[in-house]
Amino acid sequence: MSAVVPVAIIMGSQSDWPTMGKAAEMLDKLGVAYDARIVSAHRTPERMVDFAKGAADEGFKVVIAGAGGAAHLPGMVAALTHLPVLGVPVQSKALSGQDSLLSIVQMPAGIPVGTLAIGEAGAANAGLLAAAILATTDEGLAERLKAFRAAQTESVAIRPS
Ligand code: RP5
Repeated sequence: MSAVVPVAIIMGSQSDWPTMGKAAEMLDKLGVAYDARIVSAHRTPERMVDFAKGAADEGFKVVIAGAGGAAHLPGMVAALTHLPVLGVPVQSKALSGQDSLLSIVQMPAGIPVGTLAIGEAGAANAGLLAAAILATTDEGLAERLKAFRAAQTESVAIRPS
């Protein structure tokens, strides 16, 4: 039997990986398994449809989808699966990710995409949010998440040095 991989991290391009890797790093820290794949709404549309339609059967519980520019990927995937989809607007060259943000966040009612901040902060928070969703049914993960938060609090100095 293969190990359970609860999180899929998908992205529109290899060029998104430096950003989306921050989601992966966060999941690594929290001991959450993931599978990272390149799935482009524009360049590999059939791969996208196959992924989204099969994601629940593959055993994924949460999908993190990052894309930049005219960023259709998170919304299209959300339209094809009932799994929660967390959208990460990748910072684009032309418009600094404002295009990515608006095209991911402005979903019409009926198909939600939980949209995070532009860029690396959004990707890291997508990892944390995916972990928080999974932690609702995983006590061990909830404890690791609480420990991460406590360590983060502890690391903040009272005064600047
Ligand atoms: C989008 O186009 C990708 O998500 C990426 O952010 C952007 C640019 O892709 P590349 O031209 O770098 O492959 O589909």
